[in-house]
Amino acid sequence: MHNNVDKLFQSLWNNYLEVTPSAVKVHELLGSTQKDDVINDHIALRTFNLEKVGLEKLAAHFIAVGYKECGEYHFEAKKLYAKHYEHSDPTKPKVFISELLVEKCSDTVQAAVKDMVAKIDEHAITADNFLYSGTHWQVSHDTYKALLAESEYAAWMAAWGYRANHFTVSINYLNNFTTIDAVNQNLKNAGFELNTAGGEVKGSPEVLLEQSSTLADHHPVQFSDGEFKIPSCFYEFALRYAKPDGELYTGFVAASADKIFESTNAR
Ligand code: OOG
Ligand code: NI
Repeated sequence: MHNNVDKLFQSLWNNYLEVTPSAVKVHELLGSTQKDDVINDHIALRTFNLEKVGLEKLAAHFIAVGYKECGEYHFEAKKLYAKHYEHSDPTKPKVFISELLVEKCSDTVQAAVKDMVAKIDEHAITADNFLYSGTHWQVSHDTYKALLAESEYAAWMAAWGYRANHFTVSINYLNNFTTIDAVNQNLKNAGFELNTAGGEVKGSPEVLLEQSSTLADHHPVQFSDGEFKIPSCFYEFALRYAKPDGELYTGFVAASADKIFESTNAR
């Protein structure tokens, strides 16, 4: 495991850029006065709730660099559970980790997931690079499509594995934009497609968090029966509001998160 928080995020970022080239353009558009120093509100990772790789196994990598567990979230329809983690330095990204509740899935999905997880070397899970190690297995495009029919999340994991699923620009720290609508308009003017599930803006000042996101880039994946271009990773935008005590809200909003997950759906 890493012992330096910045090195961990730099590695996650480099790995994310490999399959999300549009992220460079997002920084150019929004962060022009900050050079490459866009402050990220949070990142998100995905996994399966099997003992070997459950979300706590991913979280251990962040706990090791000073993160603390802060909140939990349930997504019944999508069969997901999540927790979020914060660092004592508020400019370090928060971390949102979700896991698929495998036992709630069909026998087909359960079997495919168990096959994938069985291929992971135990030592790989605590190695420095686990959170940006991608897949430890190779599925066929048919298996990918079968997973997709039941759980877009399971299919995404089968194709992309362990990596940051998105980074999130903190609108609070931007110099050129103060509203999420202005950010969204700028992105659309530049040709980005936004995730419109539940509306372009998820949340409101009343729930202390507004969020939007691009639709994932499309990137080639080498399946066992050929190469196919499928949705990879996306960029999110978050504007936080102050609680009655004057401090910015630092949690997530389950109803909004439920729609953000859909940013990796095919267009
Ligand atoms: C995570 C979706 C939830 C948020 O900010 O609410 C989320 C995912 O797509 O893996 O990131
Ligand atoms: Ni997010």
